[in-house]
Amino acid sequence: MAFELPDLPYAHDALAAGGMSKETMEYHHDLHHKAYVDNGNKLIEGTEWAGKTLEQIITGTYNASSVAQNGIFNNISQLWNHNQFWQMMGPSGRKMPGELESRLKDAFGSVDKFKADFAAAGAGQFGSGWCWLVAEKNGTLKVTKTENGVNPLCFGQTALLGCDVWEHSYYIDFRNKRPAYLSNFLDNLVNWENVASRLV
Ligand code: MN3
Repeated sequence: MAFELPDLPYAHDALAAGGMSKETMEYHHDLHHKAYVDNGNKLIEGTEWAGKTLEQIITGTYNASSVAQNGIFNNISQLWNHNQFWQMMGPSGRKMPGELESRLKDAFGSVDKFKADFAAAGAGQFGSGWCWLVAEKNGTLKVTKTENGVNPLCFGQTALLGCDVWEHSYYIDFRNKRPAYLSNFLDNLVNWENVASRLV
């Protein structure tokens, strides 16, 4: 069974008031995300990875030594990353559930400190990649950054929140201002209920 491009969990213009335009969604979901789906399907066809889950393919091809396996990893991990990314956002005005708020305070001292660390990780990722709030297996919360399509699954972590810092994610709305995109993401776009539902 080939992988499919999931529909957005909201309309293409649902995040516009929060600072992510319909045009960005049309490029990012309909073209970029679709390309990862199409290329990923093409690359796994006839290989040992056909019929495996996204998670199995990602952990099985991370840091592989062959160019072919690296191509599979890049596309399949980006497919998974974007599946998560759309769910992690929602129309403005989402309140942070109390359980998540207290976990963030325990781990970072305050919600503002968490946001500052997360934004600094995204701004400090040189070139394309992602910044993340992850939970380690023992439940410890951490902020990380990864290059290109690498994601928390590669390190046995649970992805609670991820922000795409590839230029295609922000150039239409924020041009070269990645820090402004990140602070807007945290203040106006994150679906904190979705983040809380991922807590382990
Ligand atoms: Mn992207």
